[in-house]
Amino acid sequence: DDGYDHAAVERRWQEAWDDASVYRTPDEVEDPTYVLGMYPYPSGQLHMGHVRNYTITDAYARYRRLRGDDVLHPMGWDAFGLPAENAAKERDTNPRDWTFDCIETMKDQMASMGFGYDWDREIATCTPRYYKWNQWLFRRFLEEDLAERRAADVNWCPDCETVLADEQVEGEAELCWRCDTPVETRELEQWFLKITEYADELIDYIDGLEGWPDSVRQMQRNWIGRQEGTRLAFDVSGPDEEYGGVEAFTTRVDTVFGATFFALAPDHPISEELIETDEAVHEFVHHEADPDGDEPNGVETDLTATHPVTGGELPVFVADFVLSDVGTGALMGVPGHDDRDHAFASKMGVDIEPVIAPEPEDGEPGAPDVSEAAFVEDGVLVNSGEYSGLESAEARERLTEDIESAEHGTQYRLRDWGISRQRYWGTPIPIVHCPDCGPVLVPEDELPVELPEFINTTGNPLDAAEEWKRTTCPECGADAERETDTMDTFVDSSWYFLRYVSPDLEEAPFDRERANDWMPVDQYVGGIEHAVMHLLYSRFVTKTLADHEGLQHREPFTNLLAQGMVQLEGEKMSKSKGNVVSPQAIVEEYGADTARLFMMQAAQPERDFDWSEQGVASANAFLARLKDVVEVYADGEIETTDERDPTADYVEGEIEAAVAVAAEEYDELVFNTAVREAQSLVGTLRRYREAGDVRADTFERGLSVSLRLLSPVAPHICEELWETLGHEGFVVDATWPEADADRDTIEKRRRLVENTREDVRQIIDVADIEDPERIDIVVTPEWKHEALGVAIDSDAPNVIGELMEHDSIK
Ligand code: ANZ
Ligand code: ZN
Repeated sequence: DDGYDHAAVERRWQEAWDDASVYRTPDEVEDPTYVLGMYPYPSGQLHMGHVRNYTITDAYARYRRLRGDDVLHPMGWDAFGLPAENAAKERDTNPRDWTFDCIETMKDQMASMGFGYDWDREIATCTPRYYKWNQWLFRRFLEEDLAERRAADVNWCPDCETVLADEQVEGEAELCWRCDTPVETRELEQWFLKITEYADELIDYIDGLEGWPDSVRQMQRNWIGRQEGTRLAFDVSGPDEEYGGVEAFTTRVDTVFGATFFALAPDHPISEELIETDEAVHEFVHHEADPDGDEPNGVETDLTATHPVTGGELPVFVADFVLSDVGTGALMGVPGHDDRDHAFASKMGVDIEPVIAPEPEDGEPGAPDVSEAAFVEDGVLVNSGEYSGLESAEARERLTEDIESAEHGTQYRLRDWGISRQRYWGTPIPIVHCPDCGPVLVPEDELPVELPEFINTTGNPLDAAEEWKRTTCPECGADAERETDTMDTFVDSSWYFLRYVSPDLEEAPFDRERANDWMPVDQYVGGIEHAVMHLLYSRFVTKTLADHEGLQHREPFTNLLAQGMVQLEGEKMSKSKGNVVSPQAIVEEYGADTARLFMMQAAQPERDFDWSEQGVASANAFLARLKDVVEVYADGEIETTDERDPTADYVEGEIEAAVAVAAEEYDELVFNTAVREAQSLVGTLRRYREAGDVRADTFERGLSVSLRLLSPVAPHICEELWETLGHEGFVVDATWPEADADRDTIEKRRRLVENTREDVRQIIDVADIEDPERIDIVVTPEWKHEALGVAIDSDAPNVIGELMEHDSIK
């Protein structure tokens, strides 16, 4: 049974909040707190993941408001992207209409959840007034030499007909993140943003992101993948040609005496020359190389490489396990100490020499047997001339110094960010291709370059937009064509948090002063699937804006919460599994407050949890009880007194404890514990009422505290009951009650109460309170109120009677 008319209550307060504009962001900010949920893709339906995400941010924003902060809590739409284009093609409409229909529906759904956004700051990235600033940003990147155009192999999804970023290619099988089609390689002229120039800062600053989950920090470190090592050159020559010193990168220069071959990537410049002249290399590169295969493959060339220390001659291979975009695209092969090199050398019949020995317990180090497997650890050098006997770490330093061509080198896994997409529904890249001047930037005063009307064709609709494409060169006036690629939508989301601070500004993407007021985002909340791309790009763009646009902050998000999944019977809810619970249905049946309360009490926000009908029903029943306890009191239906007695003291202790504990838990976004505290306070108040007369001040404070503690999570019903209690103004505008004790004191007191409870329970059970002597043992003057409270809780009137008679209480 659904204890109250939630629909009426919720509608009433949503309208009242709206009419009073309670969620408008203050203009003057003293204690700014910026609370942000990752903006959704407007797919048309709010799902449970969204509801959880936005309930977390909403509850936290409301809590910060109660604490007196000036809160910025905006919402917007990540509105460009492929699904809209596909949907438009299927339904013979256009992506714009489809997107705005979806936005309208989802906005209504958000309103029905009672999320308190400042809708005056709404943004949709697909509007020219937003994407104009993506284009502006692109201009700035190019002006600062942080963007460039180059031919590059791209990941191409044949099904989506689009280029994918590395991060959008998933798993060993290299499947498209959207449609699971195996990804192919193509070479295209692409625009890149030079995120690699910030690689060091991006990795170094991770240490300072203490408000981020360790897992996300580690994922970012791994993604950037910094490796310290040595660059050194091997002289390479062939029967008819000298190539001079060819650089290799190694993290293990201590193994250099064990180098028995040299290997080049299939698209290393030397390999590309050999393809023309060497039949075998041609055959290998074009038909055999399989960089994704399990085994390393290669072909021997007629070149030799000179060992930089021993002067020995090494065979040179072209090999597919050498990657062109790692290090220098060439490596020294040390099969004795590297697994891949070992596999390759075994297959190709190349020598395998041990040059590192395990640290000996005592005596001389003995060379390990590397015939079957490489010894990959650090150790002591052997068979290494004057370096024999040195430890690996020291040998690396000495050799980097001594070898003439060697120098310290750093290499990264991170690549520049390719942003070109052959798609319609995105930000047009503001470039004109002139036959004489080449690619020319569209001048700032001609921005935005707006998208033309959608044309339903296969391939990129912008290629088919003949009239739109035709333009003149901004530099020389010649006939020219617009760039038809649009930007990766991760560009849109790499700075949207800045647009919210001044969404209507016409002169710039963001107001510098306002941004410096509000930024960084104090609490960011979203899905773990954004742990790498979105967060890394946002960090990068923030740093560039700090360097070139006067932003005072170099990191965008101080605290990050990656929320867990809402599951059903242990499985992720998904359409394909048919186990989706619709938030709308829950709101209709039980109300938004119930849905919110259930979600927040079910688990800590980072954890996955199972959706449970029972849990929902019990959250609903709790709200009905809350309503009852407030209304019965407000209607004057319970006997009150002004007298202070031990029970009132006990209840007051519980009120203060609830405030202090809930505050600490809300501070840390541990909503389940905060809510539990408030719920148990409501339970105490109900039992207090049932045990006899209540002290009016105590009871009223208890109710008003409970409502404030619960209002971040169940705002509508708390607003209604706040009014019932006779308060002026909204509970969302109320002030958080001050606790009279800190958490330590409270914990101590609670432990005492817990012990007393146990003891009193035993008295009740065992002695059945016939023997007042036993009470002497447990009820010291210090504990008397607790004991009494417990007796009340336990509904043991004879114990209460005995206690009231007891010396220590009288
Ligand atoms: C010699 C060596 C000896 C290496 C040894 C390792 C162990 P990891 O292995 O992840 O630490 N490397 C260099 N350039 C490469 C390229 N373009 N493609 C593929 N591999 C390349 O990465 C560092 C090692 O990767 C480098 O150190 C190099 O092999 C290899 F006992 O050099 B090493
Ligand atoms: Zn021109």
